[in-house]
Amino acid sequence: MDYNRIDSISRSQHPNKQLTDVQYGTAGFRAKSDLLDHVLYRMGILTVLRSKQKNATIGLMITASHNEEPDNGVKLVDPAGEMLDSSWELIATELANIPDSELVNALKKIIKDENINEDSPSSVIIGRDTRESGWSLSRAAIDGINAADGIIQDFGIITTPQLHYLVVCSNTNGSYGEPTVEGYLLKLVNALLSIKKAKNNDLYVGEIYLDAANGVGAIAAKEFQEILHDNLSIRIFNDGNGPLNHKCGADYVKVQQCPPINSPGKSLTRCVSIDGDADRVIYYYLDDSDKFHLLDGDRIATLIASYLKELVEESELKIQLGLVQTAYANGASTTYISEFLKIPVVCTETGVKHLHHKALEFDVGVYFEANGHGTVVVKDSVLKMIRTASQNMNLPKKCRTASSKLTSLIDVVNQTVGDALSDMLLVEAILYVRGWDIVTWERSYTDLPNRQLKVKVQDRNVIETTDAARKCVSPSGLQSKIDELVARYSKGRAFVRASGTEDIVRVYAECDSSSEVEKFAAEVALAVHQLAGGIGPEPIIPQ
Ligand code: 16G
Ligand code: MG
Repeated sequence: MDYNRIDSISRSQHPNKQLTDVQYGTAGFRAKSDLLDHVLYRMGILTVLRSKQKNATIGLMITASHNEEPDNGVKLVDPAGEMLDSSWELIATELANIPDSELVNALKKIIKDENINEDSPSSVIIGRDTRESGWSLSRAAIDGINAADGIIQDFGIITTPQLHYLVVCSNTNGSYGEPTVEGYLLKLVNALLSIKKAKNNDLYVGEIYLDAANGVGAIAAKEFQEILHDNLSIRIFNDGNGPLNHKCGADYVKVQQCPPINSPGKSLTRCVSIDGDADRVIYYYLDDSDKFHLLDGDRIATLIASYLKELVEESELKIQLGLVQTAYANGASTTYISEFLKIPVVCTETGVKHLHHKALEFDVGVYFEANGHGTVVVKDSVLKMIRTASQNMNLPKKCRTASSKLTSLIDVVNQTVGDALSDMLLVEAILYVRGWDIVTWERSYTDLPNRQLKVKVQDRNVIETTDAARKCVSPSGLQSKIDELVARYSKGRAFVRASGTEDIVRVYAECDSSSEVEKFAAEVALAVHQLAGGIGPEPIIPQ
């Protein structure tokens, strides 16, 4: 590599003004966009090194997901579509923060420590969401990749899940799908159409209203609509004409528990909200008395898992199905999964990488965060077994048909990462085959009332947790105080954790009384404020 070139471009075009340190968090770097130029240049170089090390294509996505427009961020995607390995998160953080004068030595050290052969080829796929700052940040990343002599494929404005899909396709010689945006759209739509032969079926009506958070999902949804024709009518609102993620999008709707701006007023209409980079999805509707009903990630997970279970049983194949959630999963959903569906369910820490890895331990693993981030992953050997069974004429027709339905269903899934639009098509497929409307879907169980709050503290790292964030081990005394509060509420459950994306502590509380849950959450937040160094006159901020 030409270190002089790397150094001179760094100093002249992408200097580290050292305004503030940044950290590779749960989903990459996220900060005000004007702090990120040097970070993108350096991440461009780092993706080239990672690509050389892995001898595979690496992805670089520029997005700040559900944050508002002035923020931006970057995350790197490893060869199998997973989030960057955690050991490299530390390398990325260090590289992003060092002064310009140390950049070359830091790169040489990474090459040595990580046993990277500088002469290996490298290839990087980059994409960005619709944020205005995305264009210049992508230029900075491209400068970095070019300076390190990497090969770039720039897909411009795409969703985060599309980028993951493209990385996986490139690394699997097209066996997962064609490595183009069109290949992505056609793969999902063709699979959906093989399941869904008509627009309506019993209570199911093939029309949805989509809140696209004024983000990149609006573009992808329009592309889907063009090839879906009238098999599914997607009525898109918040389609890019308003401010990104402002009073709209999956995160807003989930946390505020209310419809987004511009939502259709019609009752019993099936509505969908996705986030700014289209990797989260939730459903909602208003009933006859205009009461808001949320069907979140837990609800989507249970719908998918219950239908998969039905097909697995009909196919008579030996397949181990499992479901992965986080502590944010509503207690009622966990009870429903373990006691009614009788599917093994495990809890992991928050963040896609944790859920994804755990789900890979099952033959077919469904993972979802309550916030709508999730997908289904299937072991290659299991997928092969299902495909073979679907064509095995020695098997009873019922088993063959079930295997063939499983194959189509799995093809609707973007297995590489949670994908709002793929998940939405999957939900639509299942509602269609079941002949359900949204009210029938919601009937499976009743959510426990819940509330999330955030608390500002001097140093959020004083909060340490264990047991997938369900128990707080530091500061001392906080967990026993939480236990004491929990004991006062019927079906009470609460936990606290330091956010990985904001400088705050998050509080979650649920119990079986909607009139008491606010008070319960406020008491837990107050305990955090008192025992974990709360700051500010107003200890508790609604999430
Ligand atoms: C990131 C995570 C998301 C998680 C959220 C938690 C990815 C791709 N995204 O958005 O899964 O739910 O962070 O945020 O991993 P928090 O740590 O601020 O609560
Ligand atoms: Mg997102």
